[in-house]
Amino acid sequence: MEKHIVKKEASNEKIRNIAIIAHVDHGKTTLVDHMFRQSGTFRAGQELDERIMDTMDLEKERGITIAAKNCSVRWKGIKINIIDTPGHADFSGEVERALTMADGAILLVDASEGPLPQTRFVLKKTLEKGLKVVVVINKIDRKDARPDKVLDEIYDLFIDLDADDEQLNFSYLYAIGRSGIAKKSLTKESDNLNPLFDTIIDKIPPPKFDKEEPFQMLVSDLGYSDYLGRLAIGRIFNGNAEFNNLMVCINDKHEQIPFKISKLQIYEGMKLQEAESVESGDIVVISGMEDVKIGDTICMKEFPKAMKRITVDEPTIFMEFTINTSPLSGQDGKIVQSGKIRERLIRETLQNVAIRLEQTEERERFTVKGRGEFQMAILIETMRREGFELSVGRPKVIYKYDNGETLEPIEKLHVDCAEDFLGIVTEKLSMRKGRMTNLVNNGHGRVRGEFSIPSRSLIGYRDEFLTDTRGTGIMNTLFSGYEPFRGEFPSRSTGSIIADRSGKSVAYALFHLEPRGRLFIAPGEQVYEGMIIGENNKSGDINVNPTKEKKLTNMRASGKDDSTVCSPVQPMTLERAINFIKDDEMVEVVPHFIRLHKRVFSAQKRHMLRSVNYKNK
Ligand SMILES: Nc1nc2c(ncn2[C@@H]2O[C@H](COP(=O)(O)OP(=O)(O)OP(=O)(O)O)[C@@H](O)[C@H]2O)c(=O)[nH]1
Ligand SMILES: [Mg+2]
Repeated sequence: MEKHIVKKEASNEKIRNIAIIAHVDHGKTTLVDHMFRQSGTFRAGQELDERIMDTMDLEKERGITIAAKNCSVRWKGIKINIIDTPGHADFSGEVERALTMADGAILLVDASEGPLPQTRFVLKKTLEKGLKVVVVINKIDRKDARPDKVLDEIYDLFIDLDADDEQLNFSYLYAIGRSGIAKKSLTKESDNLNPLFDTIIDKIPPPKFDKEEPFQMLVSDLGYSDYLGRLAIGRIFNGNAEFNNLMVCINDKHEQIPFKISKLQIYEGMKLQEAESVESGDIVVISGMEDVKIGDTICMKEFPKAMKRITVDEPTIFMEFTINTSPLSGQDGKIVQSGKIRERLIRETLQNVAIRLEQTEERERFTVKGRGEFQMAILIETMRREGFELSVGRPKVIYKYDNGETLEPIEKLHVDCAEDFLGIVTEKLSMRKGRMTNLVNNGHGRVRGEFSIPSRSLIGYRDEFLTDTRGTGIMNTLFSGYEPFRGEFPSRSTGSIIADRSGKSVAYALFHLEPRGRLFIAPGEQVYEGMIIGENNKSGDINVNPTKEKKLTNMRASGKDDSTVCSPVQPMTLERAINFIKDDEMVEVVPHFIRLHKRVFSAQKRHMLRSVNYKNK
C-alpha cells in the first residue's frame, strides 16, 4: 500500500475522483451515460447516443471500451471526476493507469455472472492502492439475476484478496444501469441514480493534499490537439497552478525540463473547459510541454519533486511488425515506409503504458510487446485504418529464465459451458497443458470450470472453443504469473494451401480446390506466389494454382458444364488471421485486405530450405 507522509493534511471537499471498474461488459460505460443524463450534463430533451464515452471508432463498432477516459459530472455542488475504464483483460494497463488518478472506485458486478476474472484483477489493483471501493451489483433486471448470491461471492472475493476490515465493510448498491436506476436494497423503489451519487459523495473520500507543498501533478494520460500540441493529463496531488506559470517536467531520467503553461483545462461533462487556475485534487489538462510522457511529474520550477512513476504489469506477449514485403505492397496503403511505422509505434508506446517497442537488428523489423493478442489486433487494426501497410507475425509469449530454468506466463482460465461440451473442452485444454483446478456444476445443465494453463496455449484457442461449444461457451482469462515451462504440445495440425503463382483467382480452380480444405479467398481475388489461400485438411503445405482456367475447346460439349459455384467464404478477420498463422507465416495488413503468406514466397526456395532442415535433423 502506498502511504504518503502528510504534514499539513487538507482535503478538497468540492471534488471526488472515481474510477469505474469491472469485468468486460458488466455495464460501466452505460452507467456513465446515465450519470451524465441525470446530473444535468446535457440539455433536457437532447438526443444522446448510447455509450457516449466510447468515442473511438473501434470502440463504437465493437461495443467495448479500449482506452480509459476522463469526464466529470456535478452533483449537489460537488464535481465528480469519473474515469471510465475498459474491462477486457488485454487493456488492463489502462485500468492501472486510471487508478492513479482516483481516490475511490465503483466496482460493477453483473447480477447474474457475478465476479469474473477481470473483476478480481481490477479489485486487487484497487485494494493494493488503498482506494475506497463502492460495489454496484448491476443488471438486476436480468431474468437470471441472482443478486444475493453475487453479493456473497463479492465478499468472498474481498476476503480472498486480503481486504482489511475497513475495506470489507464496503457500501453496496443494486442497479439497472441501462435504465439509470440504483437502490440501496432490493426491496426499495427507485427510479433514478440519486442513491449512487449520494453514496459516492458520502463514501469516497475527497482528494487529500498537503497545504505546505507546492504544485505537483502526476501525468497519467496524454492527449493531442492541433492547436495546443501535446496535452498532459493527470491529477494534482498538491498545490495550485495558474496559466503562464513556469513549471518543470521531471522525466524518467530525472531530468527537469522547464516549460510555461500555455493553457489549463478541466473536465466539464465530456468536454474540456479552459481554466485560469487549477487546484489540488482536480484532474487537469496542461499544455505547453511537448516531450511529456506518462509517469512524469509536473512541478513548479522552484520546487521540483518527482512522484513515484506509474508502473503497470509487464507485457506477456510479443509480435513482430515489419514493412509489407508482399509483391502487392504499396498498392493499397498510403504509409509503407519502416521509418513511418516506427514513428507510429513510438507514438503508441507514449499513449499506451502497457505497450513496449524494441527495434531488432534489422531496420524494418520491430518487436511490439503487450498484454494480449486482442490488444495487438486493435493496434494493428487502428494502424490499418490510418492508411498503413505492414506485415505481422504470430503472437508469441515472453519467456523468462531463472537459474537455468525456463518460466512461462500462466493464465487462470474460467470456462462456462453446457455440461455436454465439458468433455471436449477439457480434452482440448489438457492437450494444451492445461490443468483443471476447480469444477462447479450448478445443476442447471451448465458447468463452470477453472483451469491453470500456459498463455501460449490460449493463442488461437478462443475460435476453437466457440466452435466446440457451438457458440454458447463463455471463457475468461486472468494472467496469474510465471511458472516453469510445461512442455511442448502439437500446434495446428493442418497445413496451408498456398498459391504457386501470381494472378487472379478463378471459380473453376477454387471449386476444384475445395475438397482439399477450407478456402479463404473467393473468385476474382488477386493472389501471388507464397500467398496462403486456405487451410489444408491434412498436415503439410500444398502449392496449388488458383488461377487455372477451364480448358476451352472448339467443340461445344454436350450436356451441362461442371457446376462451378464456389462455397461461400468466411471473410478473414485480422484476429483470425494472426491466430491462424504458424511461425513461418505472416499476415499482410493493408487498408482494404488481410492476406496471409509464407515468409519465404518462392515455392522452390521453401522446398530447398525444407530439404536443408531435414538433412540437419
Ligand atoms: N440487462 C441489462 N443490460 C445492461 C445493463 N447495463 C448495461 N447493459 C448492457 O450490457 C452491455 C455492455 O454494456 P457496456 O456499458 O458497454 O459495458 P462496459 O462495462 O462498459 O464494457 P467494456 O467497457 O467493454 O468492459 C450492453 O449491451 C448494455 O446494453 C443493465 O442494467 N441491464
Ligand atoms: Mg465500457
